[in-house]
Amino acid sequence: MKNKTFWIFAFLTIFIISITYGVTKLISPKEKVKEKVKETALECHETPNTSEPSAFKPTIENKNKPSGKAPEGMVWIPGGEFSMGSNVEDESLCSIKGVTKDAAPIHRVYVDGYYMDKTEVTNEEFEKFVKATGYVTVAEQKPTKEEFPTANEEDLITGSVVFTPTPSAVNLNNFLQWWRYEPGADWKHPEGPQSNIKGKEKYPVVHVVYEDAAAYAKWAGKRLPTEAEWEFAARGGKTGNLYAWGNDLKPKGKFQANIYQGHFPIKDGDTGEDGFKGIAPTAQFAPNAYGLYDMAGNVWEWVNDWYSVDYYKSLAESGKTVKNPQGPNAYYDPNDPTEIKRVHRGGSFLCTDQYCTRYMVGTRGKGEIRSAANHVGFRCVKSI
Ligand SMILES: [Ca+2]
Ligand SMILES: [Ca+2]
Repeated sequence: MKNKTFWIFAFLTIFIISITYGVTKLISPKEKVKEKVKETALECHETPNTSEPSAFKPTIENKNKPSGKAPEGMVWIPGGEFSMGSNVEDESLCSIKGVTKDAAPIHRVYVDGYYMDKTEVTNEEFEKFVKATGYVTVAEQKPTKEEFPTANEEDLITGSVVFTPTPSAVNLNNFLQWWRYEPGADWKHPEGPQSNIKGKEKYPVVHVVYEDAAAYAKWAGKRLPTEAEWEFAARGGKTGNLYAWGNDLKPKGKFQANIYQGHFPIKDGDTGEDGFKGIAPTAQFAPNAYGLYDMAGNVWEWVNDWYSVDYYKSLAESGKTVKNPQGPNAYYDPNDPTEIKRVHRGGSFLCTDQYCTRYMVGTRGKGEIRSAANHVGFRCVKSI
C-alpha cells in the first residue's frame, strides 16, 4: 500500500467495519469468533432460527388517512402499533449467535402516520437538488486538517469507498480485502473518476453521508425517517415477518430483492440470480404491502436515529409501548466508542446469506455519519 493513502486506509478501517455490514462480531479481537467465521461463513444456507416467535404481537394500523393525493412519488404509511426488532439468533454469520443482539429484544412501538418515498432517492432526483442549490456532498469536499489533524497534507484527497471484488476466494474476516478508498469517487462517479451516472438516472444515489441525505430531505420539504418509521413501513402492516414480503426468502423460487447470490466477494462471484449483478435501478422488484420498493437490499438507507447498541433494550425495559421514538440521545457502539454513528437499514446489493443477511426486515446497520460508500443511499418521509 502506498504511503500516500495509508492514513486514509487506517481511518477507513473503523469506518468500513460499521458502514459495510455492522457485523460487530466480525471485528472482535476474540480469536474464537474469528475461527467460527472461518468455519461457517461459506456453508450458511439453512433457514434462520427464531428464538422467540411469540414476542411479536399483532400490528395494529391506524385507520385515519389524510384526504387528498399523496405527494408525488410517496405513499401513505398509516402508522400504528407494532412489534419492532429481530429475534433471529442466527442472522448474518449463521451459527454465530448474538450477531443481531442490537435488534433485540422485540419491543412494542407506536408511530403516527406519514408519507414515505416509494423508492430510494435516485440520481435524477439528487441532481435536481444539486442543480437547484449548488450543494456539494461530503465526498466531493477535500478533507480538512481540522477533521484529520494527524494526516499529511498530500493525503487529504477527495474520494469515497468502493466495493472491489477479490481476485480469488478469501476468508470473510477481513473486509479490507474487498473495499478500497477511491480518490474521486462520489455520487456522480460511483466507481471512481472514470465512471459516471449517464443512463443511471433511476439508480439510487450513493456516496452520500448523513448530512448529504438530511440536506436533500430539507430541500425537498421532507425529512429522514426515524428508525421506527422505517421499520413500520418496511413491515407493510404484517406481523413478525422475516422479510419485507413474508417469511420465505424466495417465494416460488423467486428473489424479491436485489441482494447478492454466489460466492462473496470474489470477481465474477455475483451470479445475479435475482436479475442484477451489483446495484440496480430502483423499483425492479414487487413493492411491499404499502407500495414501497427496495426496503430490502439494493442500497442501505440512512435513517435519522443515532446508533446505540443497547437502545432497544432500554426501550423494552420500560415495559410500555414507546410512542414515536426518535432514537437514543447519544450514539454508543462499544466496538468503536469514538465513532459517531447513525443507523442504516435494509441491507444492500452486497448482502448475502454467506455473510450479511441484513435484508431481514427487523435487523439494523450503522454508519459513521461522514462516511460514504457505493452501497449506501436513503429515502425520505413527510409528516402531515
Ligand atoms: Ca443482485
Ligand atoms: Ca434499500
